[in-house]
Amino acid sequence: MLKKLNLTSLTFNLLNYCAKKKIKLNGSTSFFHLSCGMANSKFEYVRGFEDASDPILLKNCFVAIRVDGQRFHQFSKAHNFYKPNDKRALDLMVEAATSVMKSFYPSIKIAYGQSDEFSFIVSRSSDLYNRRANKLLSLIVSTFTSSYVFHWSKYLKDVVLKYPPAFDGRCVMYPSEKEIIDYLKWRQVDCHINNLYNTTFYCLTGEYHSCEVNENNETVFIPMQNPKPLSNFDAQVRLSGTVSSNKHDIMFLEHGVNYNNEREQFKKGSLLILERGDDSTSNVKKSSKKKSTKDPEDIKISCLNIDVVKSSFWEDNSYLLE
Ligand SMILES: Nc1nc2c(ncn2[C@@H]2O[C@H](COP(=O)(O)OP(=O)(O)OP(=O)(O)O)[C@@H](O)[C@H]2O)c(=O)[nH]1
Ligand SMILES: [Mg+2]
Repeated sequence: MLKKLNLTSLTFNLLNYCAKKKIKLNGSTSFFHLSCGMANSKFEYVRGFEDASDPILLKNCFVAIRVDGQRFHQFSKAHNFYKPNDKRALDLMVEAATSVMKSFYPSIKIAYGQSDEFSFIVSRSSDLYNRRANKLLSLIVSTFTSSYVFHWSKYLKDVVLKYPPAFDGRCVMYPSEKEIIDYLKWRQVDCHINNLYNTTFYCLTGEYHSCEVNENNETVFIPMQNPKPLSNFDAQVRLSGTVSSNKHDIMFLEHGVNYNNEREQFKKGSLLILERGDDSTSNVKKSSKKKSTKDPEDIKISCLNIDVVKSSFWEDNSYLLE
């Protein structure tokens, strides 16, 4: 209200000044006058609808915000991502997620990503943006997306970005530690199932590439030799009804690929955590509604490719859920 009054009196003063100095007002000043007039207009009542459409996330609940690449099946094809896993693209996802964690420090202490998705867990004690769901979700999705594009050339050096990628987002509340841990376990089990299937599938179709990081820290992809590649349809038929051990056998006995030697990053996904001591539980409370002003360079985040299904990880790192 104070702002509007000041603005209105500012307009009034400006108009008075112009009249005294005999300055002729042109179209743009008229617009200024009109837009200031609108602040107290009869139309302003519609603002009341905004609050009713802006849900507040329940206090003391964990919030999982998951971003997911839109039609990445097509996007990965258009940009020739290697199959089944393109380490460059996965590393870019990690970079974009790190930007989100730094930007929202210290409200997000843990995030998990695989394939074209990343989940961010907002601390139960965070009061960032008054826990407004629209604000949090839209900012996380846009920070992630812009960072993905911003860092593209760092990871996919020789690949021209042909069109802007998009990510969708959803926001889900979980009432206790059990549910939020189960949520992350669910995403990791999903990673394991999909990766085992995809790796076997692409061995059968002959599209599998192994991945190595050379002494210059460059990622190198080596195509497999498969003299009798199957069509997608035939590979699908071959895999239907198979269990985990059958897939291991197909890969190892028929194609010489030992799944156990695949990178942990591919098998387990990427877990980002604020380092112990940098999680600043007290900061979460102090920073409350506003983002922290800590220099992003000083925020320490670790990327781990470990098993979160085992309860020992959660016992050893309980600070992440405080
Ligand atoms: N080649 C390759 N493709 C990848 C990689 N990571 C993700 N993808 C692709 O991204 C897709 C992600 O799956 P979804 O999110 O279910 O499918 P989507 O096409 O993004 O569809 P929507 O999310 O519903 O828009 C995978 O099916 C792959 O096609 C990668 O490292 N290499
Ligand atoms: Mg997707």
